[in-house]
Amino acid sequence: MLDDRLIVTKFAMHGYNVHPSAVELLKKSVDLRKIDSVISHICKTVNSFIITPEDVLSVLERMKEIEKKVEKRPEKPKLEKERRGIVVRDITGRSSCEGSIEDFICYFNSRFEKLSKILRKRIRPTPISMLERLGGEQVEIVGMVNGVREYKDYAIIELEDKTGVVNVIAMDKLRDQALELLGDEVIGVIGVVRGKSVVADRIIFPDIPIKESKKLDFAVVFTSDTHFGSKEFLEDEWKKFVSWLKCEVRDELADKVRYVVIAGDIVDGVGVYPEQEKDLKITDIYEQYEFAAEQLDEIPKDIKVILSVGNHDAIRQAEPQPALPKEYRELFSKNVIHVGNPAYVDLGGLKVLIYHGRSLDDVITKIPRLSYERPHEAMIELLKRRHLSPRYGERSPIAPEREDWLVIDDVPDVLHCGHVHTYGVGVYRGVYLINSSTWQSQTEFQKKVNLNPMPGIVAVYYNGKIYRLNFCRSS
Ligand code: D5M
Ligand code: FE
Ligand code: ZN
Repeated sequence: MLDDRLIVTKFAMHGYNVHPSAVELLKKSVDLRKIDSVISHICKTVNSFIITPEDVLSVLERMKEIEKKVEKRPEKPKLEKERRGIVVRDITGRSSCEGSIEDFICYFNSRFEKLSKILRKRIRPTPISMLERLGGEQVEIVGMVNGVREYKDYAIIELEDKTGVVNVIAMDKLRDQALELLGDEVIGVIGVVRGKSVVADRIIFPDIPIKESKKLDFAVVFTSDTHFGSKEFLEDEWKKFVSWLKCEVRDELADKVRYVVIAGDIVDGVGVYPEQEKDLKITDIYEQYEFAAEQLDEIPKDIKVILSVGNHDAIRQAEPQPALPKEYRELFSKNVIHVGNPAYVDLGGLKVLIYHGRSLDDVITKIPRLSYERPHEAMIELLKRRHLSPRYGERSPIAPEREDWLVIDDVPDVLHCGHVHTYGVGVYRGVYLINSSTWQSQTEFQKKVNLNPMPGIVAVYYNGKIYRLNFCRSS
């Protein structure tokens, strides 16, 4: 339930007083999640400085009319039309998840099936329940990692398939590999059966085949984490970037740009972390998207902007995330194409897998040789495991959809992430790995957790090469 003081304060922040009966009316008729949006609409439409119940009623009626109109329009066909020209594969409009036990079982079955199918191209697994009868023999197994226990000279991987569970003993170099397992990934093991365990000779990841690099005669710009609405949003640097896209600076590369891909955290959001209000320039989520839409509207209309979502956006937090809801999508120009997280898009022949990158926190924290300064190296771990969020339920929540949308079943030409606010580019087996920085300088919160962003850097893919442009450098 909303409290009076909160409502009065919210109006005061817009510079308005509010009549007590208007407060009562708001409390009765507005959902807490919508209050900021309603208040900002009221403040935009009134002429006096005291908000009356009549003002509230007229805005509520207007909003109801809009909602009705929007509801009448069929959702999926319109979205499909907007996305025409770019083949998109994502969860938008296809979520089936209710969070029941059956959903969890289906989800893990799907993960196991998809990943073991990739592994079965290279190894012929024996079901775990049959291992005990094969003492002394070399076997191949495929299973999901339940956990890893560390000992002085070896590690034990607990591996599970649909028939049972087995302890795999990993020694020497294999011990190091075992200790880098995140848990819940599906791997193959070749080893010898010793009693109830298997002593490993090799650990095999699903991994990716080698890809040939594509040479295309247009350029794609990769960026992320704009955080529109944050006090730390780097407006001047962003404007420099847009001016470059408009070819206002002499640069042949800018002329070649046909797509700009943004990998989520479009706005800073509200209530994402404790005391975020202090870091916000725009405190209303709807207004944050209005501002985002205004900024993106400056990009020339012959460039298509592919807009994904992240953990700061106004959509469910659990991955896979659908594209933004209609009420926000409608704010953006027609050249903006809304996709979920993750999303496969085909940009004139260049297959790009966009993933915001929340699981990178888990990967970097777990594997000591990785760091936030070199995020592309952490992205290799995702490709090796053929999964965008290998560990279930760490810092990156996953919705148990019937199908595991986070499996990398199609190998892309480019894997594009953001989230960690640093810049890093690499190539792994022919696939370009791009982590494309942010447009937000260090916040107080990030200072406290010792996060040092590298803002204002974009990656441009052109003719099989990646160019790095830094718009934060004073020139
Ligand atoms: O995330 C930006 C970066 O900040 C990302 O690497 C995670 C990190 N981050 C976010 N929240 C926390 C907490 N609570 N502790 C440590 N590190 C954190 P963004 O999604 O833009 O907030
Ligand atoms: Fe971010
Ligand atoms: Zn993020």
